[in-house]
This record gives sequence, C-alpha cells and structure tokens, in this order.
Amino acid sequence: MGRSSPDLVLPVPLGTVVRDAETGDVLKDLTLEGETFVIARGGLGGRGNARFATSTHQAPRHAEPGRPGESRWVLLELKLIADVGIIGYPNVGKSTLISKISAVRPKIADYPFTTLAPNLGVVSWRDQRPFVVADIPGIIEGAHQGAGLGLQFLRHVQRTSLLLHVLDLSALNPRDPLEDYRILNRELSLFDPELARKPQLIALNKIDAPEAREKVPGVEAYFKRIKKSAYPISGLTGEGLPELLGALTRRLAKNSQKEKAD
Ligand SMILES: Nc1nc2c(ncn2[C@@H]2O[C@H](COP(=O)(O)OP(=O)(O)OP(=O)(O)O)[C@@H](O)[C@H]2O)c(=O)[nH]1
Ligand SMILES: [Mg+2]
Repeated sequence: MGRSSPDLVLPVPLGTVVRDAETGDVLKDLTLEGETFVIARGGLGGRGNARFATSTHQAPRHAEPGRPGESRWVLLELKLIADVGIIGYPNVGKSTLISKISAVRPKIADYPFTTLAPNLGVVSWRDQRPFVVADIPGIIEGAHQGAGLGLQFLRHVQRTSLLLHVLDLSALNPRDPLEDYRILNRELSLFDPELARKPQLIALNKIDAPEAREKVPGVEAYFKRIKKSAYPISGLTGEGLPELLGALTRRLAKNSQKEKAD
C-alpha cells in the first residue's frame, strides 16, 4: 500500500459555524468542546509495486497511483456563545458595564467605536448560576448599509437568549435616547427579524450624571407604556446593578425552563 497523507486537522474556536461555500448550507455548528467534523475525506494510497510481485515476476515496475481525496470549499464563521448580548449605540457605556459585572477589562474611552471586537465576560451574581455576557461594538443608524462598523458583530449575539439594550441618558449623548432605542431596534430587524424578536431588558445608563437622573421618570414611563422592563443604572458607580442583575438572572432562569419544556 502506498502512503496516505496524515489527516489535516484544523482547530477552530467554539461556536464556529461551517458552511458549504457554494450553497451556503450549514454543514456543522461546532458548539461543544472537543467536537470534531470531517469536511472532506482523504484519499487512499495506491498499491505499490510489491503488491504486484509474483513468484516469477519478482520486481514488477507496475504500481497503482493513489486515489485523490475529496475537496470542498467551506466558509468558517464564528458566532460566539453567550447568554446575554449587550447592544447599544457607541459610547453608551457597554464596556464599562461588562467590566463592572465581570472580570473582563475591555478598553473604555469617551469616543465612539472604542470596542472593535466582541468581549465575553462571566457574571457570577450572588448564588445564581453564572452566565456569559457579550459586549459588542456600538451600532449606529444606517449600520445595515455599512455605517460605522456595520452590523457584522450582531451575529455574535444571535445565539443569546436575552439582549440587554443600553441607553445613555447623560449629556455625553447628543441624541434622544428613546430615538436611539427605536433606531437600533430597526437596525436589528434589518439584520435578522428573529434577533429583533428576542426579549430585551433596557438599561437606562449613567444616572450618576444629574441630567441623566432627571430624564429617568419620563423614559421609564415610555417603557412602562410599551410593556418593557427598564432599569436605571450607573455602570460607573454600580448604582442599580443589583436590580438589573437580579432581573437578568430571573429572565435567564425562565428562558431555560421554557427551553426544557419546549
Ligand atoms: N458618567 C458616566 N459615564 C460613563 C458611565 N459608563 C460609561 N461612561 C463613560 O462613557 C464613555 C464610553 O464608555 P464605554 O464603556 O467605552 O462605552 P461603549 O458603549 O463600550 O462604547 P463603544 O465601545 O465605543 O461602543 C467613557 O468615557 C466612560 O467613562 C456611567 O455610568 N456614568
Ligand atoms: Mg465598548
């Protein structure tokens, strides 16, 4: 037998989706630690000349070529695995919040698009089951047409069961936070209607700033009217975080119960 090549094994991060490049079909979604998947089978080595030897023909020149293996073009796409996705405009304080509630320390700065790649943090809240939170780059109006960093990072929150939508009520935000809320949800549904239907908790952030605190009652009244849960917080001082984390853990527990029942 001729020699076969060793297997080509390509390690990929957990959460990698393997698609057929031609059809776009999902071939495999690698969501379990240590999981493997064969994209293309290797060829077989051909029979060498020794296999053609007979008693009268001791050194045959004839040998068989090996058979080629399969080949296939695939696309590898990483979709992070997290329980909660933090979304919001740039600068609203998403990274400050994740750094306050988990051990991850992303870059924080007072200019938009500080975060250029997603950050994952584990939140261990009191005696609750720890959960994973994803902080993604900020999204702006027109992102579906490529404005800002576009919507490419939204795929990292497609697997979450819950979104935390952060609004900036402080003077650092030159826009109307309720307008931000509506625009961002529109961008979400343009990217993926299913993602837009995911349950959202809303964080009314930066209430340590007096002008932000003043806006809370009006903004809260709006969310009450549309039957959404909004939590006034300060990612900087930690005010309001126990209430928010309590609500997140309760919602996650409810979601996982529902999943088990389904
Ligand atoms: N007063 C106040 N400022 C805050 C709070 N949270 C964040 N900031 C400030 O707001 C600015 C932006 O904070 P980031 O956490 O980087 O915001 P981000 O949403 O991650 O921004 P991008 O990564 O650009 O999308 C920084 O100057 C922070 O110090 C808060 O609760 N109160
Ligand atoms: Mg950030």
